[in-house]
Amino acid sequence: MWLFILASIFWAVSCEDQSEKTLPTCKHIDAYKDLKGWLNYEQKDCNHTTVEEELSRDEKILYDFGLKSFAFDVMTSDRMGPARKIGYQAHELCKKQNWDAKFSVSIVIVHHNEALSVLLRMLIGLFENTPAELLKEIIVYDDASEGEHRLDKYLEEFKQIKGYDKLKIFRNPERQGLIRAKVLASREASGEILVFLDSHCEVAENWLPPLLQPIKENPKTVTVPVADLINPAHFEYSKSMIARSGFDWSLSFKWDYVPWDHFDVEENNYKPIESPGMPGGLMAVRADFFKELGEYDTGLEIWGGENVELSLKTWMCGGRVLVIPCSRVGHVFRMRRPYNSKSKVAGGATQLYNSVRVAKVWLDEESLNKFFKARPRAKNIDVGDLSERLKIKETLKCKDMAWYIENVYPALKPKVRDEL
Ligand SMILES: *[C@@H]1O[C@H](CO)[C@@H](O)[C@H](O)[C@H]1NC(C)=O
Ligand SMILES: [Mn+2]
Repeated sequence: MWLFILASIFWAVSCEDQSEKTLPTCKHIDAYKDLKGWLNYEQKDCNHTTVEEELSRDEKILYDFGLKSFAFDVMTSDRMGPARKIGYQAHELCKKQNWDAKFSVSIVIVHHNEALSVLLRMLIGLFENTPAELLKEIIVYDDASEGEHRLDKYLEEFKQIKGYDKLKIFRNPERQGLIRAKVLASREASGEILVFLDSHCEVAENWLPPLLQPIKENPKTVTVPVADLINPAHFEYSKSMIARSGFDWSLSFKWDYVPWDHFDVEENNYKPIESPGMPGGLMAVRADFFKELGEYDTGLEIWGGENVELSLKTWMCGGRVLVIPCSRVGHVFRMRRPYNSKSKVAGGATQLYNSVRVAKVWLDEESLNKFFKARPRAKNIDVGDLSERLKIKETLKCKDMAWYIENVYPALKPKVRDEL
């Protein structure tokens, strides 16, 4: 009896203890200064979220440097340590599907001024969550990172320490911009499948096989995982709503959320969803199909428009773009794009410049007029020679924009009111 009472008191006290105790802030190891120490750091029973008031002077400098350079909190990322378990994030029914596609896969990651701890945790997560028999290599391609953002030395040391033979490190000393750098990086790859990922992602369990399955069924398929949210301030992982990708007549990207009731039908929770577009940061494609389509247009500058280009030509030239609910990849949605475009075209408006190139190749006259109406500045922009790009369309006997609108993206059709 006494024992019981004693035990109850103990239990009550320890319970109260749990609910009131706030976890201590995790130790901060600066990966740039002590790479080995950071890699051996096991975060346990501590809170990785930065409390700004508690930062020492040096830590505050690093914190501000992070916000300014990366548009996320690098202190929190450092504190999170090298290996966090994202776990299984897809619907339970995804576990029952047959994922038997076998390909050799090259993962291609282009980075420019990326935070070290973010990129290393991503790589460790990839090696842990990608079946070794599918993984040919991970290509990490530095698009001319500057000054203290150069990571080649750290990456080489990281590769040695971890024994990651499949990690291939490249650096281009001249800034190419994300789009050309992706093309150059993909040309270094030797796998049958290219998987492009932004340099600030963390993959969930079983992220890869569901991306490969539809490509096995139809080689002219581009697959896109669901981009889950990694918060730029506290780095918590949360699931995002499943969305198709599209664009408007200014050729600006937009999400088209899939209504909840779509998932009331059981099989829709694991079935791929056709999408008119793609976000561009995360996707998988056969290397030979990507080459056949003319890769990305290397005349595109720095950032923007390449996702629209690839979406249009994939659909028009006999392929399809699918969103894969069973594949989950966390992506840090940064507070802003942290770098300047440094491009001379169109006064630095590279997204506009790129859109004109894409529009003049892939849109028909009627659609082109709508584009120019949406972006009047576009009319006077000289985008140079397009003959190589136009040739792709001809050689592959691609369908036209009217077909695409009718069959793939009817939401672009004029509403009756527009016609009046
Ligand atoms: C971690 O700390 C942050 C900031 O003080 C707080 O908002 C959050 O609730 C804490 N989380 C846990 C699990 O203690
Ligand atoms: Mn990104």
